[in-house]
Amino acid sequence: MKIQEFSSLLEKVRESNPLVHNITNVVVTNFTANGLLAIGASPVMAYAHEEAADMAKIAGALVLNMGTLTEKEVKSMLIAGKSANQHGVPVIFDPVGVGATAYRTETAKRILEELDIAIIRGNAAEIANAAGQNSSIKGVDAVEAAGNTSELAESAAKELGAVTVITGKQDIVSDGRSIYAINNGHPLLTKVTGAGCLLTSIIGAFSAVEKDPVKAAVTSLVVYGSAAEIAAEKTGGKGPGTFQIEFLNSLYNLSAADVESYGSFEKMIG
Ligand code: ATP
Ligand code: TZP
Ligand code: MG
Ligand code: MG
Repeated sequence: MKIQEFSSLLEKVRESNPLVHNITNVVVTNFTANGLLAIGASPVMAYAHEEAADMAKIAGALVLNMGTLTEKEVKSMLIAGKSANQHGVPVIFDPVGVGATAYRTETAKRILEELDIAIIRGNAAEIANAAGQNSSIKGVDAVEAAGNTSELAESAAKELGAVTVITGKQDIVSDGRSIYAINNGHPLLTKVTGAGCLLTSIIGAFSAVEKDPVKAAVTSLVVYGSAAEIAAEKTGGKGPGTFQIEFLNSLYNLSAADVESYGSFEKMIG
């Protein structure tokens, strides 16, 4: 994987404007739609049981996010997910807060068992809980940096049969064989609600234009983290409100030269 491939995939998203079908949470819906528009994708949120299958089959990717679960929404996710699986549309899963309550843990398990998930993305505690390893979590936020995240990503990918993305100060991607580490990002991302959720949807946008899920995920993390670093420079100490706006501007304006000069990743194994 070369950094130049990331900028050409970004160009591909902007040229092809892929439809990304999101079934997401009520906290982040608007931010997710604006972030997907800024990167060059076409967002749609469609939850009704009557249309979830039809929307998923025409999308470039389906993103399922458990942030504010209800039984009705879980049913929408399963209907949309089965349709996506039948039509070869990649399904990306954000198990928000899994491990915080029994309901979240049971629902994540159900989604992982009933659907073929291409990529799962969460903080270290969420990925550990999704993979059946207990890890403490405070609501939807990771409480502390977990131990060895590259080992966790590798074992979770094997256990879940999905490319696994663990985010935090350093991001890790593994398919159970290879492991990549991505060093882009900025701590201000943790002060904007939905920064993780939007990232999962942007992984959806890249998955719509790149069949290799590892490459789609690594590209998303480099692009997203580089945009955050540029936005933080423009924020100039003002704080999360200004950063949130600058971050959308950065996703929109990010150039190939920016990706090539800010992008920082390494292949650890594989
Ligand atoms: P959490 O629920 O723990 O807040 P999340 O779902 O919001 O997690 P994050 O792990 O915060 O997701 O990841 C979202 C983005 O923020 C990723 O691009 C990640 O690299 C970046 N990020 C998170 N923490 C840091 C940090 N301390 N320094 C730099 N970038 C970070
Ligand atoms: N509560 C339920 S979902 C949600 C909150 C605060 C948003 C979580 O967003 P992220 O991207 O995990 O920070
Ligand atoms: Mg967060
Ligand atoms: Mg999250």
